[in-house]
Amino acid sequence: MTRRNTAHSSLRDPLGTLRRMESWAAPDSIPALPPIDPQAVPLRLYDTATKAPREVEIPAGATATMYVCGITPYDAAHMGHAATMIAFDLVVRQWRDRGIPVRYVQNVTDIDDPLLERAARDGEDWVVLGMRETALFREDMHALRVIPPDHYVGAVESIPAIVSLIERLLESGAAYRLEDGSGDIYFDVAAAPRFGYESGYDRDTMLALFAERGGDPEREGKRDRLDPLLWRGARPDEPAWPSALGPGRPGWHIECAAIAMGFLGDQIDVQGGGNDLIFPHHEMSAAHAETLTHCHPFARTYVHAGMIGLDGEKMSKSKGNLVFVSRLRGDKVDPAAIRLALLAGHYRADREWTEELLKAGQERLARWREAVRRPAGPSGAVVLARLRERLADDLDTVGALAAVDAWASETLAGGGRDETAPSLVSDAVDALLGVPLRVSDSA
Ligand code: 5CA
Ligand code: ZN
Repeated sequence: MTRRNTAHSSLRDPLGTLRRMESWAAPDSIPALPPIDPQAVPLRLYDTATKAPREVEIPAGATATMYVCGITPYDAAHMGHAATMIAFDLVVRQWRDRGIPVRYVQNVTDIDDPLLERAARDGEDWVVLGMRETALFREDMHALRVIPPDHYVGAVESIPAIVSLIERLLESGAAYRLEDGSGDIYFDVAAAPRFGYESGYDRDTMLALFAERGGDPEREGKRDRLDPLLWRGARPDEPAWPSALGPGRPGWHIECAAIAMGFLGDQIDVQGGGNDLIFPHHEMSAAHAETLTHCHPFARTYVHAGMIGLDGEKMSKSKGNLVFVSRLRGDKVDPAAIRLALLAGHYRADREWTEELLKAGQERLARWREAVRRPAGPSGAVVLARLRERLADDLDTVGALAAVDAWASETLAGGGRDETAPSLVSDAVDALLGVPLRVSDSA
């Protein structure tokens, strides 16, 4: 199929002059590496929709486009958020290494039920809560050297864009109003001919996950129990915005469809997030977008990061079993060690956060830093080639870390005569893994 990745000019800045959410500060510098032969190491990422690794092909001169589902800011960022953001940061770094221009968009769900529930529980203003946690998230991302998205976009500022998509869905018959006077508008999943292709789940699994993850299968008056909310009519004691649809607030999936389409166009290269978003979130976002554009697939590659757990349970704000990035920073843990701890597992694997994992990350960081201070070591070019090859293979950080480990061990044992190796390895680890090694004695 032909490539469609140009945003409609009218949608390129769908938010017009509205106040814009700010992204975070970029890492101070990202070293340039010797040129790569992109044909020799094509980037492959596992695609959830086709259940296979897929070559992420960006034609010469085109811009790679990626949308990653960001936080709902009602609590601080935990190791799971960090792991997911770092995984997609590696994708950005893969494209940068190939000299491919990148247009990366991430959202902030700054209005949704969990935010209102937490604010009510704590007797706090939901706007202030969202602003504070978003600010903390930005600091965490900067500390972790995550390259910022080009557009960091809030749901609230996107309401006009969301409303206009819902109007179009209503006009086409793909959306409908409940007749109970609530003002609620739903999407008709039957209007999306390929509904289900992204997750590949059967109906029972869909119904179970829909109920678990913010859906309302039991709501009376819907055409299909799986139909998701597009617009929630105003309720007493809930924030609402005036709109052509009536006063209310946006549903979750249409938020991400509107922001992704608005900034990236009808079709994107990578749709990313944790694997808790495979269904319903990314299925519904794709269904909304494809119903509007008739362009399939909405994302050429659907990439999902594994869940980080603690004590055998998914780390989640609602369960309260959290290790916060900010707390570790407060304890003076080097963010580079956090990064290495998370990169020690494959991004797609559900895995546990443990004290030992962090300790191993700290030890590895110290070893690597010591090795790059040596005057020479085994060939740096070999390490760079191996890093590129491993990362291009669905971000195999386990293999990438092993390559640097082997180089560091040999270097520390006095092996190798390549005097350019310490700086080349240091640059490669910084540019490709986001781990700075040449620091004036770190904490
Ligand atoms: N705002 C929505 C996405 S539009 C949301 O899911 N927010 S979140 O705060 O719950 O999660 C933010 C990002 O971190 C999402 O990509 C989510 O899939 C991912 N995430 C959440 N919990 C974990 C976890 N335990 N491990 C790994 N990633 C996680
Ligand atoms: Zn999302």
